[in-house]
Amino acid sequence: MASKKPNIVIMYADDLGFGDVGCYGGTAIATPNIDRLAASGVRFTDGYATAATCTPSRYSLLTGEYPWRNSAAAILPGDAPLIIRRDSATVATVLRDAGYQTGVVGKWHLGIGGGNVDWNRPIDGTPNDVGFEYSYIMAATNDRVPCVYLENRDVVGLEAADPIEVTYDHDKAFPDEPTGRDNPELLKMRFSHGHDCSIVNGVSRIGYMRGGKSALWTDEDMADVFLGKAVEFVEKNAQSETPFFLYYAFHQPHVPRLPHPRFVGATGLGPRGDVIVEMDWCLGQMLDTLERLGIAEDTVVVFTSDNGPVLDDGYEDQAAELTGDHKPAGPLRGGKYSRFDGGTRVPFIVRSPVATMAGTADAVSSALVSQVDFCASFAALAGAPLAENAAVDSMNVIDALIGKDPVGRADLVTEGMQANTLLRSGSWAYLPASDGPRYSAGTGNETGLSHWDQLYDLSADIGQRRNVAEENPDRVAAMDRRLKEVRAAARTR
Ligand code: NG6
Ligand code: CA
Repeated sequence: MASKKPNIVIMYADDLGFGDVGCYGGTAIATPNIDRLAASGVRFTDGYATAATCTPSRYSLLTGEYPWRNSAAAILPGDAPLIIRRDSATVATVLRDAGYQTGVVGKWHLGIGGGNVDWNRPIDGTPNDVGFEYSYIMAATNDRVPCVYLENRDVVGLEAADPIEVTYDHDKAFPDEPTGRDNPELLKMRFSHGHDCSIVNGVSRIGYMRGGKSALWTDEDMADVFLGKAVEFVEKNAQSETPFFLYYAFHQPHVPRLPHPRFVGATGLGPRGDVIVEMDWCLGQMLDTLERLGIAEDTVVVFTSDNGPVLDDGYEDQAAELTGDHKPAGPLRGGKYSRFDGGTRVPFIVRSPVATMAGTADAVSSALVSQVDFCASFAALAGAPLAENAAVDSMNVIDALIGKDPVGRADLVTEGMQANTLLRSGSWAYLPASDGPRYSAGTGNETGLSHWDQLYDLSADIGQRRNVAEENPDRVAAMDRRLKEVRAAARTR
């Protein structure tokens, strides 16, 4: 086995907070599988997504480019075109070119097709066009139409006699189809804000769709469907001479939160807690699969989240009412949609055979690492060179990821909503003054926007309660220069 490159499995949660899981101090939700991964790997305390929402974070994770370099990298509707350039390097193209079998299963949310997709024909512009040899995905989010699975280029289970139509244009909504707005009596879970369009499986969504009845997903089965495909991919590639890369993107705990019945009531926190238990179980099944196939020792396993937590994200699922003392963001301020650390500092665990050999199992690292670094780091691990203009913001921090280097990056740019960026440098976070509301509409999460510059020393003030910008004008000026420099940097490595 010595000469074979390690397999790589990235498991990616959707809206999971820094404080939601046991190994990060949470006690309300049992996450034994995430905890066991951490116990045999390195758990990062300063691991970041690049953005406080999904699309931009996923964009960076795959391309190694900061999301604000691409103005399309914002929360996408379900009929948006693919936003990754086809000539762009991605973790998947780099590993594929290094001889890996590559696959993605789960949430995509990076656009599909070239605009105006015909969902009834093979689609050009899927994950298969940006490096994945196999894909089994939902196009956008579980609260957006179309509520169907796509395998490679096709909607799964579609019947020719019942084609799918999709629109996000309210003026083109299908007049005979029920909506959450007009037919609340058809809903099994009511919306609290937004989410009042087409009804699928008793849940109203964002956007309108009609037809494709045989292809519609059942939310409660989604975890098992994706897990089945992820396990199948691993089984298929386990004994091959070539290594594999699997990007397994969970749909939990994003809304609508509808666990399989066997997880209902798993926590006292209602659906949000229960779907986290469900996700943890899925992760455990994947770890067991690697063990069963005898390849756990040959596989790097990463677990992290695309952005921080949110309670009410648009459905009446009692997440806020039942949360009690549980703090989804742990000690951090803000959550999803926020420029504060709760938006982007997330659970971040890496288990690698190399690290285990180096004796770093059960290690905790405060190295500054970001998902934007996966591209360059895994390229290095696979011995694959990156082209000049590839993955321009990605740094090779593989030594930090395997627990050898305790420092990681010197600085890192992250963003809240609308590409409002900030700079983390050493233990300092600098959030330049910016217009905008203090709270995100509907969710009530703090945005971290302020008319004043903000500077926090995270080593003394992890909860970002004391703005020390005024006392540190030189540091503010230096960090402002550095942020502008990174933003202006030419797009080459
Ligand atoms: C917001 C949705 C929210 C969620 C989010 C995307 C409303 C009112 N809110 O616009 O429910 O879908 O988009 O989440 O529609 S993410 O994790 O995929 O970025
Ligand atoms: Ca998300």
